[in-house]
Amino acid sequence: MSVPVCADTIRTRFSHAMSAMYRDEVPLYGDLLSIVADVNRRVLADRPALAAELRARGELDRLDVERHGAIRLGTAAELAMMRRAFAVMGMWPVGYYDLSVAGVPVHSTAFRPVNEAALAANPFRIFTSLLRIELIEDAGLRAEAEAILANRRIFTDEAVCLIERAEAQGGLDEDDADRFVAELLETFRWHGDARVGADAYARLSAAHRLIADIVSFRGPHINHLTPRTLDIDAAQAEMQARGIDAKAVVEGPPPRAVPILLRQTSFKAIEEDVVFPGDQPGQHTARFGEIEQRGAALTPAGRALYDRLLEQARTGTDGSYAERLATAFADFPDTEDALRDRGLAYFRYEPVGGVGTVPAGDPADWIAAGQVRATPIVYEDFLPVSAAGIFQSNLGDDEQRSYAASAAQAAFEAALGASVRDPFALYAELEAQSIARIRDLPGRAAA
Ligand code: OOG
Ligand code: NI
Repeated sequence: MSVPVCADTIRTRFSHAMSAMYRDEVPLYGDLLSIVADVNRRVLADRPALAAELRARGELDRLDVERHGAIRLGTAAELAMMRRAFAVMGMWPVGYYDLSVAGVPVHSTAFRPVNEAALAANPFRIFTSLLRIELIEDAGLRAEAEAILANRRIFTDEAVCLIERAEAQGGLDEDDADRFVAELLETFRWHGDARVGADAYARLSAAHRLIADIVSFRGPHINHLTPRTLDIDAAQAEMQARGIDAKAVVEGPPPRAVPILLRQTSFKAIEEDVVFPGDQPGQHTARFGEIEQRGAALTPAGRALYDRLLEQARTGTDGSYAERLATAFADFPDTEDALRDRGLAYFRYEPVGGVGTVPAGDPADWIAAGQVRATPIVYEDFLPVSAAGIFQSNLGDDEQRSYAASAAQAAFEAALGASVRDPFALYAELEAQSIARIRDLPGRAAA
């Protein structure tokens, strides 16, 4: 092999290619990109302190390219090959999400970069779901879905060959990297010609619309691609002003001085023409647009508090949901100092004014002495309640199923052929590395 291309570079090429393809396929996604770019420009112009802060954290550069997408797979073999494909681009499975609790017959992980340099280069993530075929109650229909999926090939031969080559050689050279991106893109492309007859589609749809979406087509078409905004309330208002059919509520925490985790909203799925065998025309709705605002990654204690307050707002009955959310979250500290002192969020520690002598003691002492500053670490993952809300808003209001809650992480990992990484451990490691870098400063030995 001539010089291998860095995995971060392949990921960036792939995310650009996906974005261009999705813009062609779903033009409303292009409108979202322009709304988000306008809002971000305005926020940065109005809040120079925030702009400086983001620049210092190296977050400004990644903002314009930052996207996440989502796909839904049908079989264990598809998931295992997808893991190998993402590995070529430096994307690893992080976290386990059980969506059955929310009446959606899938479980999921997020493929994303994990180390600091890779995240800074391009944090592209794909939320990847696997159908839980055992949740199809009707045995006849379940067998039919299994048979349909059994002979589907979602990867081109060339893509599989390049994945194997990357594994064998430990990377791909320029030409192969470009061919890999082009070949893998085929897996994510929309195919309007269904593999099943209109009657089978109707039966699958009646079991769950998501099942029809996963089983009926040639591949796991990308179903949305999400840019990151610095002000989701402004972006949501702009979506409504432009007459885009946006979801009623923003998922996640309420607006705050220090953003935490993830806030998301979406526009409803579009109706697309499909063709069933025998040239029979039909319609399918699955693909949509979404925007998100990201904030601080929370520690297990912070996450437990978040989950409790969100539950309080969701189950309460007084006032509107937005009012209940605001009331409940009054109990969630909203300054960086309080979040750090109470151990609710993860922070990155950096010496102030370049490399110098840092006092002895622990990080709290360093900050008190004004020689180190701490900034929140960005949340790179997803939220199950929010994901469920996004899934549901795109299934239509009549689609409310219930499945016995049954997390099945071991079965998911067996299908994946690997275990998923623990998101909390990854954030804790980023924080610990930043502390270790300060402890290792040359001046410290004398301190
Ligand atoms: C995935 C929905 C989850 C998010 O941002 O929470 C998701 C799907 O609809 O396939 O993308
Ligand atoms: Ni999403």
